[in-house]
Amino acid sequence: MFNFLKRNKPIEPTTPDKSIEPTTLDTPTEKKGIFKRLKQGLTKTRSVFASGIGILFLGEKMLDTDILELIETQLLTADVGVEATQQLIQSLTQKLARKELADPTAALRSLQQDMKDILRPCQIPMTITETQKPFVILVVGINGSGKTTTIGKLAKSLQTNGKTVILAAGDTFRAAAIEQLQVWGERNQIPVIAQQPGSDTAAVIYDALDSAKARGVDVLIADTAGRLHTQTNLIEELKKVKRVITKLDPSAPHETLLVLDASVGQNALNQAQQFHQAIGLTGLAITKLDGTAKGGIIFAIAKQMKLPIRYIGVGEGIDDLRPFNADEFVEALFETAENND
Ligand SMILES: Nc1nc2c(ncn2[C@@H]2O[C@H](COP(=O)(O)OP(=O)(O)OP(=O)(O)O)[C@@H](O)[C@H]2O)c(=O)[nH]1
Ligand SMILES: [Mg+2]
Repeated sequence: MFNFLKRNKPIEPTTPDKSIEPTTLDTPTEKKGIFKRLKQGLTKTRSVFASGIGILFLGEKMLDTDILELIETQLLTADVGVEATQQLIQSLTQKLARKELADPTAALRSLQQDMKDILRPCQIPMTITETQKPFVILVVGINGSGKTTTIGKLAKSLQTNGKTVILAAGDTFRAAAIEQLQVWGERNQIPVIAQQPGSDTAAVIYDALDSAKARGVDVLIADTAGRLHTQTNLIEELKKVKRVITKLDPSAPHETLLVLDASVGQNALNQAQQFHQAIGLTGLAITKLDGTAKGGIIFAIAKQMKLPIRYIGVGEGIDDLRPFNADEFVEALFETAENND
């Protein structure tokens, strides 16, 4: 029917047994545990915020120009970006001039509030609706940003919450990538639709959508090969994927999720801007926040992109992909070591 979909023989998907794992963590103790984990994950960035910035507010004396400059430098060092930093410093300066802040502690609280205000508009969780079935998530990003790992964590968490999931091995570029997804799918009883290495990515994802529709599956997550935002031919391939799947579902994909590695700092912002311009994104997942002191990049991304930040990755474990929460994130950044429990 679509002659551009050059088909290779599909590899039989693994058939899951229907066992569903226990539901997610929700008790207060577990929530506390999750927050502790978030803090631990953010240790390196936290050292910049809690120690580098928080410490500047500890004195009795009200903030002066010298301290404001130090705060500014620390924010820039943490990759908060020029625009977000300016906004934060300006707000502090104005409140100080208007004598609205009684002491350094109030000033720190005000800064934290302003930081939350930058992030809050981006705290829009991904909502999987019953009317869009399957809900199609197309995952894109540069090589090694954490796409496949994020897909694994996300699929598992959806499955845990009672959703049925199918994965499409759309990274047909590397044989190992297909295998990586298949092995993971088998281990977690999640079917993976794959074809031979070198097959057309759009064809694989098209077949996966066809299969997901036939099986009445809730969510289809499509992996893709890593590509730079500057690789025009590969970006064209993603556009083709988007075009092709609309033949089966005009509203798909329902989410085009860019996975960004936070440890590349400002470059993550460039990637987000260019991917968004080229293919239109609906959400971001920011990974590897645990390995970097550049976690402040999330403020630059929030300020400039205004795109929903769906998830943050703070480690390699299955529970280390967290739905993004602005207040929790800022609170974790400023928690001091003594408050670790
Ligand atoms: N520390 C840490 N490592 C992560 C995180 N997310 C992914 N990784 C690691 O990053 C590496 C690359 O992850 P992949 O998921 O294979 O990345 P990818 O984007 O699929 O890479 P390509 O398929 O080559 O484009 C792996 O070693 C992951 O374990 C995270 O949040 N924290
Ligand atoms: Mg991959």
